[in-house]
Amino acid sequence: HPEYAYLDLLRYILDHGVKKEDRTGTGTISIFGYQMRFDLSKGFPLLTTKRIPFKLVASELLWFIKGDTNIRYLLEHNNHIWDEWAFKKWVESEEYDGPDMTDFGLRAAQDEEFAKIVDEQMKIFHEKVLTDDAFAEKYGDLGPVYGKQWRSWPGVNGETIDQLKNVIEQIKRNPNSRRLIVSAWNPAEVEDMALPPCHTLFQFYVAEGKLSCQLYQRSADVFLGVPFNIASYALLTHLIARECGLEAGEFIHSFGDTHIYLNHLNQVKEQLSRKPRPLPTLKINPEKKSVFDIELDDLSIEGYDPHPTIKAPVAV
Ligand code: UFP
Repeated sequence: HPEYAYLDLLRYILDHGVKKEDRTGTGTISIFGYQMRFDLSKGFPLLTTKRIPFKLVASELLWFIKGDTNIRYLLEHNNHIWDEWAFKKWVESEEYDGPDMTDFGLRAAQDEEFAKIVDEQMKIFHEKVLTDDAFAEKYGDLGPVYGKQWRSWPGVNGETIDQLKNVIEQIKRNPNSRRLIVSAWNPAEVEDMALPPCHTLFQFYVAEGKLSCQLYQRSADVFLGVPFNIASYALLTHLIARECGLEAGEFIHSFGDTHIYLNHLNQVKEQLSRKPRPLPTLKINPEKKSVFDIELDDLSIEGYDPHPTIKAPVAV
């Protein structure tokens, strides 16, 4: 079953990971360098040993593809995966005058009362981003993150480079190219990003009528982040393959610092006790050919019958 590529990684880190402190203060067990492969013809790699919300994966990817960097679009689609990063900017700003939010992620994970206070402030934050344009522009924007680098990387002469459009054009015109690369890691702008890109760079490869994609992920929260990242790049590969008249080949996931947070260990053990179920299949509205025309309602997943969700705190 293709899902063992992921489950084996969890087990490998439990067996071989070393204790490592990290930026968030949570603590991890970590390994450096690892690779997983998913044959996309064997089903869509949405994990079945816990439920992964496909619509959140899809709306985040469409947000990247639009070149958007403001969480307003995500909030409009009930997607909250980037909330903490924007929220952090607001509560650390001069304008914020609510209860003290220092280390809110860590403290909320340990203290239920405080978690409620964070929730209240988060609701206020959502409302402001959704209804107040000036506020949204200032605090909803995450800086020059993925969407900006993929679609409008700032060039040296003031022009912008549309890496995603260019790479799709090259796949069509010059499929044997070994330069089919999109980079989100822009050293000149990393400082201004709410979170420096975790999925740093990806490359496409065309052979025997199939499009494969390899991602280099510099830092990976294997329990919470990676299941999303796998599904997101599998979806991107399918979308681009379709536009280019190719079949989807493999998704290859390469990693740098590959870690399990110490407050995810029980959840990982629970997940490893479960048996994978058949993978679902991806459905794309056949009327939409271009990656850039796809909307959320054009995407769905069929035959998905996962084990239940496993909750775990996000390290911010
Ligand atoms: N992380 C992921 N995947 C993502 C994402 C974040 O695994 O798509 F946005 C995790 C990796 C790490 C943390 O645990 O978020 C980022 O922290 P740092 O910048 O210190 O690596």
